[in-house]
Amino acid sequence: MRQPSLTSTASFQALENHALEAEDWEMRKLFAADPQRFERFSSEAAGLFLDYSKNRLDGRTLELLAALARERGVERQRDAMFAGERINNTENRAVLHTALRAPRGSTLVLDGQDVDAEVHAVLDRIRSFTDAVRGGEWLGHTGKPITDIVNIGIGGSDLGPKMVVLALRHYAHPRLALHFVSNVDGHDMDATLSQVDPETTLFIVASKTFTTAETMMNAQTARRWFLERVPAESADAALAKHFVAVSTNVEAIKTFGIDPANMFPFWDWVGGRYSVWSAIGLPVALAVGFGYFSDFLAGAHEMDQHFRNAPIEQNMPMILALVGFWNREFLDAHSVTIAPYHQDLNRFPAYLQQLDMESNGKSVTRDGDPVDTPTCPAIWGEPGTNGQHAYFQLLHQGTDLTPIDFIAALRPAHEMEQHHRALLANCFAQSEAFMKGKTIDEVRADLQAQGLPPEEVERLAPHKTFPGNRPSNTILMERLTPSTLGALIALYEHKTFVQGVLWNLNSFDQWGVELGKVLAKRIEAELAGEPQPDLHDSSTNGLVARARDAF
Ligand code: G6Q
Repeated sequence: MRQPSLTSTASFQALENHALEAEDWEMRKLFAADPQRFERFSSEAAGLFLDYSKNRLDGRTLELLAALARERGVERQRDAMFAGERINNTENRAVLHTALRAPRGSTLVLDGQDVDAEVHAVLDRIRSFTDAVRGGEWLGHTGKPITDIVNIGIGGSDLGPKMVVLALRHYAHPRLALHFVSNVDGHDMDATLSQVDPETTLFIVASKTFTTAETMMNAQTARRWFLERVPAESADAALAKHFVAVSTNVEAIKTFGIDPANMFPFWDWVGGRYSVWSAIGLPVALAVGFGYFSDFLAGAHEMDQHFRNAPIEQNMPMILALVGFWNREFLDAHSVTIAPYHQDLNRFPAYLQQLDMESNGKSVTRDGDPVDTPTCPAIWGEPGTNGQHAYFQLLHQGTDLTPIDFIAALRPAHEMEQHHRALLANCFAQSEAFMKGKTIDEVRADLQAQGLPPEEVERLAPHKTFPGNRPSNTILMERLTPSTLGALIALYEHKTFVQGVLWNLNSFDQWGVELGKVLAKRIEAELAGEPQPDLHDSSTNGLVARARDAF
């Protein structure tokens, strides 16, 4: 059924009216007026705590947002996703990353395929393979245990495992070093190959399609590098000990020369950016072991259960989505900053960039109509406290309003208590500063108290004033563990899904990445062979001509 445009719905119009009233709201006053604000606007699920009280909203705002979610059919769409309906309507696919983390015994059947049995059969293989590598029973071709693992993949076949391996480094096997090569830029492969030994390195070629240009080129290069270093007569046996694949495309991996026995499959109903829970998570399972990998899946599953069962008003992913939607649509927030106050979540903003922007960075609806409101904001960020010494200036005093998600663990994985106290103090202080700001009168009073002459007070006061009233969420967990990390990622996956439903987007395709790929192939041929100036504009021709001199 065709969805009505967003702005034509009664609940969106009610929100527009409400937004006019809310225009002048100041969070300082909202907090002063309601001593229970923190309790009222916070939520807890799957080991995560969300404080969303530092947003410019009240109980009525949430009621109206929840009404919009109902009118847009969020609950119905959520249930359709979990049930395996083909909600990815431009690729005619089900969207079942949630089935990858469901415990054994669920009963989903998709086109005659017993999803649970297939998922757990692959998990069993992952368990025995990772146990063998970690336990030192899986040996390289000269009989030595594996010390280095190189994951070759890009986009969804890289960002998830790379982010998670880093985040869970405290759980990692001490003998195994994980490397990730994604970029077609040879500097990436070069930097990794220069660190590893062909006798003790395991390569994982991770590609859902096994056709992605960057990954295929990197995989071929790694294979050549490896074969140049083993005796020709034992090449096949050596390859079988050092190359495994993760893919849905068994024919292509055979053609590449990987034994299907060394292939870990997944399925077309797992989108690339939602695939870390599948065999694409193999580097994670190798690093932390199958037990912790299972905890990671279980944490995500706990969030899935909460998302499926909690009413909208108490549903953490729904709340996060609705608050973000409010900020985007009615406070004109063009971007959102992700600020993990945890160094091990260094790659989390990059991971969310793909999750959110590739899912909802769209301007036509599922029905092919142009959207009538802004959609996905830009997502960016760096760990705190580093960001504070760089771009937080703009967040505090710039002309754009940029909501922030602060993420922190209450307990560290180290024993440097002093560091952790400083870290959390900074995290909480920043959210307080964004909310409260500092009025010009407060600034004047400070400067006067410092004994500055009146003209100096007036000269400096505007520069030292903070407008405040800038929204933020804070997500806390007891510790960053496999389970809380799983829940955190699932939280954002579902947030992204809900926003996609509100905007009526297909969050599971990514046609926008195609055009550049096609043009790159053409230009690559011109760099190697004859230029074709008729195909391009003068800028592209000029750039191609300059680069041709380099080959
Ligand atoms: C993710 C995208 C994209 C994809 C990469 C790698 O949702 O589809 O980032 O993951 O292009 O694709 P392959 O795994 O097929 O190599």
